[in-house]
Amino acid sequence: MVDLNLLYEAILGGKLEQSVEVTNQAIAEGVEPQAIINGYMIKAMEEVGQRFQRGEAFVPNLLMAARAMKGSLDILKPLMKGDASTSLGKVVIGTVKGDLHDIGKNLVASMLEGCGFEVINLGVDVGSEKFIEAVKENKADILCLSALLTTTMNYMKEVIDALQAAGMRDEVKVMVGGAPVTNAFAQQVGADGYSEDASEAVAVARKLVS
Ligand code: B1M
Repeated sequence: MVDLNLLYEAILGGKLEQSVEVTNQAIAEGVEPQAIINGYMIKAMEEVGQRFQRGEAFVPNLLMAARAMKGSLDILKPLMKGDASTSLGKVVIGTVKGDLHDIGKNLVASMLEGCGFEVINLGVDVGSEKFIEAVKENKADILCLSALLTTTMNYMKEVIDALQAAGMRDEVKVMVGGAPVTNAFAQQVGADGYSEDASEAVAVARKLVS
């Protein structure tokens, strides 16, 4: 039987091949993708982040861990896909300007897609103009903003203000999230929704379009 602690260790140690191998083994044995992600992969990223904070890991360690995490997520993503014919609405998602973190944002995008939303993923370091253009072009129902840095989360307000200035604030719901973002912060910047993680993001998105 697969030992998923090896996956935790592989991501923590930035070992892509081991990460992919254990993930494939887990899938073959019928382990649920969500259990693999929440139980081992996210925990490994949290640990590498804490080590970084304590000065026991450095940027290259973060990059290698992220690469191993991505390798496994790429395998799990197709298994999280739902029925594309039942679109619940259109979502534009991106990580805000100045911020290059995309693992959590991509997880949210995959979960939303898997649960029936049509997702337009703009990537990282996205400025307000690009967000607004994509919302307009795609007639999006929800705009999802992700930030992982305390410095970049403030840019969420700029995007919401820019939507307002463009006369589009009533046309699209805004959901915000990312490690430093809180419900109080979401309210403060005038967002319509906040979620702590990818599964809750789906529940919040459903509510926003109902
Ligand atoms: Co960076 N980094 N990083 N990093 N990094 C953090 C965020 C940090 C907390 C590490 C630490 O010090 N403990 C710290 C931020 C401190 C702060 O602002 N308070 C930090 C720092 C300081 C930095 C740099 C400044 C380091 C440097 O260069 N000196 C630099 C900044 C670069 C930039 O963005 N301009 C930097 C760079 C990087 C890498 C590029 C090396 C790499 C990112 C690779 C990539 O994403 N492609 C990286 C990584 C990997 C991390 C940690 C270790 C892991 C992030 C991650 O992927 N987590 C992180 C420490 C940590 O988070 N514990 C850290 C796993 C992921 C699944 O979780 O992204 O939180 P998360 O997403 C969750 C929820 O937050 C939520 O759902 C997701 C799934 O459940 N969520 C949403 C996310 N978006 C959402 C949107 C929603 C709803 C929910 O609705 C719209």
